[in-house]
Amino acid sequence: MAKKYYQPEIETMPVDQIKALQSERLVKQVKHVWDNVPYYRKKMEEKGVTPDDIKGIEDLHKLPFLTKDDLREAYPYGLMAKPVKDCVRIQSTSGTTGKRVVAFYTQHDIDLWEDCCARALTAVGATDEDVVQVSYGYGLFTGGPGLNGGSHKVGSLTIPTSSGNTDRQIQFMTDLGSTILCCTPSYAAYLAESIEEKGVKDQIKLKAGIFGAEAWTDEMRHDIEEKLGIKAYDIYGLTECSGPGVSFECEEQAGMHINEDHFIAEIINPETGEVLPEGEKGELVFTSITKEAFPLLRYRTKDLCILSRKPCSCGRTHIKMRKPMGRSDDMLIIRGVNVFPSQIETVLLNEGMTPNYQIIVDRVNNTDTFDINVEMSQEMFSDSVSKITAKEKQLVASLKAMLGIQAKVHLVEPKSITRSEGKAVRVIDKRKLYD
Ligand code: DLL
Repeated sequence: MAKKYYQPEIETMPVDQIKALQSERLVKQVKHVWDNVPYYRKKMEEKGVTPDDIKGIEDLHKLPFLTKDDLREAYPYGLMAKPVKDCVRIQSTSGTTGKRVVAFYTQHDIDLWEDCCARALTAVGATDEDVVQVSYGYGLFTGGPGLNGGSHKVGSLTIPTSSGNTDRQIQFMTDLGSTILCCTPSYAAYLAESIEEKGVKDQIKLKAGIFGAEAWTDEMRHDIEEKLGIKAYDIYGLTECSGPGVSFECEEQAGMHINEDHFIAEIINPETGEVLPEGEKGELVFTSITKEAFPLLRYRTKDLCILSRKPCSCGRTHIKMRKPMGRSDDMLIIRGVNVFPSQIETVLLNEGMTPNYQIIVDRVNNTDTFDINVEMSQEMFSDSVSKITAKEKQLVASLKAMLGIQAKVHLVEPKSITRSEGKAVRVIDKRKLYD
């Protein structure tokens, strides 16, 4: 019989027991950080808090927040809570500006991280009979190593293709009969397109995909599901909290269960820092309660999100987070209007366009310009000029209805927007160059 890596004693634990477990682990973690991380101890002292003040999760709000600025200031070793001799690995962010974030792991940290990824794979149906193709980047990025370790724990045959080399990806997929694909949603869309072009869809045995590391809409999910003939699931995580597997979707495909035995989630008002009740939208904050080498207390992710503890039909009791609805820092303000790239993606896909688009914002004569390049399908490309112009007009109108401002839409040739093998570059904001 197929073996699963389901941990029902933890994943379906009654909510009061989860909270009791979190309280117990939080108290221990705060002491560990106080004793071993002078940087955070100083922050606690400045706020007048000591470990004695933290008796359970009800006291969490007393602790100071940590931000990316703290990580930069404490770079490289300032937030490490274990000596180098106890650590076995680092991973790092894909960020291109400022100092990179470097996260440290003991062997135990890696073990727990891989557990989280194994749970995520199990939730999309993986067993030891599956063939899991990991097309996330390997190396400093957490995507490849995390899902690779999770797949080993499940006992699946793991194909560590890493990202890129699309022809080789498809060859492995068809020759070895991959059943589960792990990569960014934009790379999944690109692979789907290439598979269609090669005419090898009937040789693909994929049944599910586990796609995350960047924002994607439900419209994009349906597009990928249809093109690849699979179920597409979301997975979330960040380097600062181990990597992928902080939360993952189950068969309901409606929100991601947070691994609450390892992470406590809060939603706060990004302006005031006030903790918001369940169901309200705000910035997601995580406290890692089991990490030894790089434990972050009340880390502000900048991801905007909503939490919900509504019972889930899969039986898991861990709280769910909605798909992040953008980042508090990624939101574009164009001519004074807040614009999220996900809103644009929703409109484009609802209008039957490809998921290949790029948003270009600039400032000319003190006015913001707002252009969206969208690739046409091969079919549309052979349409008459007047038909294409009409489609552009229609897109402008639909975008205006959604966003409240006018964008210039340019339908561009198929394949003219550079494809991404990792996280897609959706926005080019040239205004930043002048600030
Ligand atoms: O992206 C870890 C990861 C790898 C997650 C593979 C899922 C799959 P970072 O490079 O540190 O880590 O980027 C973390 O990416 O704060 C979010 O803004 C964004 N992000 C991650 N997953 C999702 C998702 C990895 N499913 C940052 N939906 C996070 C939307 C996501 N945004």
